[in-house]
Amino acid sequence: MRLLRFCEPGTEPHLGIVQPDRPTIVVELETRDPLAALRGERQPSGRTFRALDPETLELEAPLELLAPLVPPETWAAGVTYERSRDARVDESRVDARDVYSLAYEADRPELFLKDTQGRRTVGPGAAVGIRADASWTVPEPELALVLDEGGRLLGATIGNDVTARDVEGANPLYLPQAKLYASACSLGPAILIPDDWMQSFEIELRLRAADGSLVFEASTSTTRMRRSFDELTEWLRRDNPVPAGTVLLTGTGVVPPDHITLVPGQQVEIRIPGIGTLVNSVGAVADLLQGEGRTAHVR
Ligand code: DO4
Ligand code: MG
Repeated sequence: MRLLRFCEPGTEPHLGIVQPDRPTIVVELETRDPLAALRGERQPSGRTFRALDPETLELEAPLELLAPLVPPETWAAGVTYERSRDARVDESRVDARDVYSLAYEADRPELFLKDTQGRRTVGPGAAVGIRADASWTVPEPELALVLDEGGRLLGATIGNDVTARDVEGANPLYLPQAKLYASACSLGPAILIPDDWMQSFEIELRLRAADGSLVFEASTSTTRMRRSFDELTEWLRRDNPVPAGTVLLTGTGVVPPDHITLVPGQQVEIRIPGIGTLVNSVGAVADLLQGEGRTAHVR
């Protein structure tokens, strides 16, 4: 079962669920609290809607799909895949290459705060951003876990941990600037409430040019992660209580080749079968902040 959030422009968000056997029928819920719905409060309101596509869950106008929740905190794990470790070592322009290999091998994972209150996070259909002082920006397609206050897994969604690789490559201490800026994170299109947390997740990335042609595609699987979900959530919560609804991005196993950088007008598609496809356009942060009301926030 998948949980999604939507609105008619200018109205308060509503919630809906989609069942696997009717993937285009959105059953609206009475509750408007994603945490309540994830915990089992899923009384139908009596209204249903049709999704135009079972993967993107795009809804008929004027309904607008939103990020499936506004996480009080969004954390991210890094170098959880060998591919990510190799890419960070290569991108380093200073003599600090070992930090990535050490973090990959160590018991303690790399964990960093990516956002709070969804201030830098956008939902499906909105643009993810390129910062003006970066020359090498990439999408990072990641499985995103939704946690309760006890660290229990409530659901899984798709996250894009957009990263300015040249900023981080210049010095690992610049990581917060490479990772946290307006529209540097995207979540959606829905939260899967899995029957079985032992399952693995396939993660596919497609980057398209403005004319729709394919620029890059690749895929990975959570079976290639060096760490388990429990291990990551246990480390996150060590002497660090996190509020219910916190999201943890679990790291990227897909890194585009070095000549690829995001440019305005491109489209990023991240598909995780069972969850759906998260589609975002790409824009310069300066333009996104000037657009009518399109500041970086969970729409
Ligand atoms: O150390 C850099 C962050 C790595 C990251 O975000 C990832 O592996 O997904
Ligand atoms: Mg990442």
